[in-house]
Amino acid sequence: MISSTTRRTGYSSFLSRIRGTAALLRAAALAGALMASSAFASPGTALAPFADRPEVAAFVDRLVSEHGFPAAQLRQLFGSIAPDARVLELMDPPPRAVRRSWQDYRRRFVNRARIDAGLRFWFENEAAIARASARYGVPEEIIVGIIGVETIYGRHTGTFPVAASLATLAFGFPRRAEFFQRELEQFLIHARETGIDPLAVRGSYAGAIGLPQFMPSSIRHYAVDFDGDGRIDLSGSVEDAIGSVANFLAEHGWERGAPTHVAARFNTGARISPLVEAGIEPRFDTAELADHGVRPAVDTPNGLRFALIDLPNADAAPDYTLGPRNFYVITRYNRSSFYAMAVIELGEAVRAARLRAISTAS
Ligand SMILES: [Ca+2]
Repeated sequence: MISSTTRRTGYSSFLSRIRGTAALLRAAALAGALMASSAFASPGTALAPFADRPEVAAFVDRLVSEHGFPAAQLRQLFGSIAPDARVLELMDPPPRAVRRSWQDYRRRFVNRARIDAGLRFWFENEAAIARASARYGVPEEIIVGIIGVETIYGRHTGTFPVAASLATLAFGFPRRAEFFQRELEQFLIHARETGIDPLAVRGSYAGAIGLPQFMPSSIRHYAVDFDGDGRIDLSGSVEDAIGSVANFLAEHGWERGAPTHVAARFNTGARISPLVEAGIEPRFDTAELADHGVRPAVDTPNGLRFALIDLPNADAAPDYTLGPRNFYVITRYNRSSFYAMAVIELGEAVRAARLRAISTAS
């Protein structure tokens, strides 16, 4: 790269070239130090055009050799999208002083507006919901709960161009670069398989797509064509979304007919901490719970194991629930006990509203 200002002649030109070279060397040394310290992204390079970046070129080469993409097509794609600073800001929000509260979280997701939207959604799609529940063994209200918590039944599926968001994170968010490079790769393969234009797909700032907000790798592994039109479309087909949510949970080990949660009862002096600290995988049978002074509030199937789930409420006392395998399976969708509990409670509330509506109508 030669700019017109470097094409001078004589001594002054020589000096300026020496100074320029020294400055370039210093900049290169600094860049080298930055690259060594944080893989590749300084704040500046995180937003540099994709087409100029060696890590993007390496990614393109890999997709060409491993998946047979035409190199020119990928270069054109990276030439037509730009890194998005908003995506990086949203991934790293400033820490909040507010302590986590399940009751606050619950109010955001289990409220009148969302229950009413869920009621409409269930009536409009009752055949598909019933068919998915029968085929995959997942209760109807859990399918309804998940799509409600994720997008309020398709109302908020995200407006970020997915290709640009995933590329921004794949090449500008070192902490999870590997994860997002894999998601970008899966996204491009999915677009090719289904014949969609990757530049036309919109989703969340993190690249989650459609009514159920699947990441691209989840689409390729767990999404199903549930309306039978021959392709998977989680944005345009409500039926595909419903079937895919149920299949995702089934593939992650959903136990047909088993409970999602059971209320816990505590004896005086119950030893709660060791149970909570054991984590959200269901490890304890009722005898082991009893040894700690904890028991299910209702009779449960023999052999069922539980985790004791704590749901903190800032300065107020926490809520607790016993989480069997199916509670854990919901956290594979989003690794948060708050999330799983909100899905369960929203689903239950919509189901109750539906039963009331049906009994009033008849
Ligand atoms: Ca379909």
